[in-house]
Amino acid sequence: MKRPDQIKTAPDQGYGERVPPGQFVTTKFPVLTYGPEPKVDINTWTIRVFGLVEQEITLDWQQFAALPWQVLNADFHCVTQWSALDQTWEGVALSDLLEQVGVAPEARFVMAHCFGDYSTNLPLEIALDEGFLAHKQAGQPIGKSHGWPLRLVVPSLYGWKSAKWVNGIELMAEDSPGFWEQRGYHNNGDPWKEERFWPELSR
Ligand SMILES: Nc1nc2c(c(=O)[nH]1)N[C@H]1C(S)=C(S)[C@@H](COP(=O)(O)O)O[C@H]1N2
Ligand SMILES: [Mo]
Repeated sequence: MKRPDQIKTAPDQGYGERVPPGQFVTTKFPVLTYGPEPKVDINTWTIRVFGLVEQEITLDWQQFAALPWQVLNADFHCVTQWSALDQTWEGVALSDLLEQVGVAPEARFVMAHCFGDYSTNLPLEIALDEGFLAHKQAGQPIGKSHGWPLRLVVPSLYGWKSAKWVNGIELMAEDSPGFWEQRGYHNNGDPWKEERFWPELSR
C-alpha cells in the first residue's frame, strides 16, 4: 500500500472548532469501500455477538429490529479528509445490543466483523458510549453501498471505524488490529488528534 505522507492543507471554510483539523466539509456522502461490495440478503442476515460475553447470541433481522430503536445525529469524518456534518442515523445503540449478552468483566475491546471480511477494533468504552448500529440514514434505509441493512457508526472516530455490513460483534480482553489497522492506519483514529495513518505521521 502506498504511504500517504502528504496530507493536503484544508482551507478555512468558516466552521471554526466544529470541524477537526485537516478536514474539508462536503454536503455529499461519498462511498468509501475497499474491495467488492458484499451482497447481503436480509432474509438470511444475522448478527452474532460473541467472545467475552455471558451468553453468546445470534439475532436474525426480526429479532434485531425488536430491540429499542433510537435516532443519532452526528458529524462524520473520513480519514481521506472529507467531513459530512449533521448526519441522522436510526437504529440501535450498540450498548443495547450488548446488554442482551452481558459483557464479561474481562472484556475491554470490541472487534466489529462484516460481510466481506472487513473488520475494525474499538475500545469497549467508546463502543458502549457511542457505538450505534444504523439501519436508516436521513430517514431512509441506508443505501446498499453504505452498508445496508446494518452498519456501525462511531462518530468520534474516523469513518473507517464505522464498519458497513456488520454481522458480528466480538468482545475481547486484549486489543487486536482490524482490517485497516493492520495495514498502516492508526489504531485509535481520533480525528481531533489527526490519528490518520502510520502513527509516526500523526501531527
Ligand atoms: N465493511 C466496510 N466498512 C467500511 C469500509 C469498507 O471498506 N468496508 N470503509 C470505511 C471507510 S474508510 C469510511 S470513510 C466509511 C464510509 O462510509 P460510506 O461508504 O457509507 O460513506 O465506511 C467505513 N466502513
Ligand atoms: Mo474513510
